[in-house]
Amino acid sequence: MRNVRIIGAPTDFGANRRGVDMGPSAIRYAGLADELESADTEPMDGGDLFVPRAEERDPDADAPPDGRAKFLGETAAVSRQLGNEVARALSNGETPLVLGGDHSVAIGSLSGTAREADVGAVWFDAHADLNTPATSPSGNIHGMPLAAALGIDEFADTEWANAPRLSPENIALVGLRSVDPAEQELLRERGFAAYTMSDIDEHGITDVVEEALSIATEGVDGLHVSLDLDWLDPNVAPGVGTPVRGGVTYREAHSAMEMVADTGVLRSMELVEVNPTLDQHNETAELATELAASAFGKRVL
Ligand code: HAR
Ligand code: MN
Ligand code: MN
Ligand code: MN
Repeated sequence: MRNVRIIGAPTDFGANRRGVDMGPSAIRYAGLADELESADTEPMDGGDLFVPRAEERDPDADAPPDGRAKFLGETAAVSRQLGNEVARALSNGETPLVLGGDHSVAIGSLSGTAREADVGAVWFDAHADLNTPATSPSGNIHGMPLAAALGIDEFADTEWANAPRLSPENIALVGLRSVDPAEQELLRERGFAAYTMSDIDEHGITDVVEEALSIATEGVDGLHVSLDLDWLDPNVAPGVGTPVRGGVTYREAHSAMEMVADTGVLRSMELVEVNPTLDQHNETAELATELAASAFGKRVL
């Protein structure tokens, strides 16, 4: 039986709207442990990382030389902590399930999961999260984690952000519908596997996810799944900070997560961007727990 190590990362340093820091509580309250048990896994909850309150901090205290990245120092501290927790869980034979927090937590998860193994990743998200401090339109680090993990441009010598054994050839982004100009350029130049909502319209969710998973798992030891809840349509996932219309449906999302389980090589996962202050009766947090169960192998029959 798979032991799933739940790690709460209640950070909102990377987002411009407060409230995602309550994500871990909301996801637990929605019944995460029961859902994971129903997927025949053994959930082990290690609680939350220590994360200072944004109100006590100056967002520009550690401003980068070029561009803007708010709360850079705080994000570095959370990422280091989380990277160590994820690596520790893996070395104990557990599967880390990180609960965000905004998507900047992916920096820590990726650095921890790609330390002792070659790892591929699928990024289920409306956004590409490939900005750098110089290209970011907002200065919000939740729009930058993939660039940070890959050491792109200004992130080249940011040692805390680096995911040493994550290879760019094994990254696939799925569900894109809000991509900034500099991100478009990067996606084209570097040839990442990227699937837009139009690709899903044209080829269907199963073909797209099958291709994304085969790219991400080709020749690596394990798969990291980054699930930003804004991947789904805001009609089914209203509790997110940066909703974008035209996302995947409830069934498409489950189908994709079931395909993740079928790979048999899921190594680590994160659920991010759940914002309970914008949610309706905790439904986005509930959805996150259900989708995690599907990814960990829950089946009806
Ligand atoms: N691309 C925009 C920026 O960088 C918006 C990022 C939106 N946030 C996320 N990421 N939830 O997936 O500011
Ligand atoms: Mn994201
Ligand atoms: Mn997003
Ligand atoms: Mn096509």
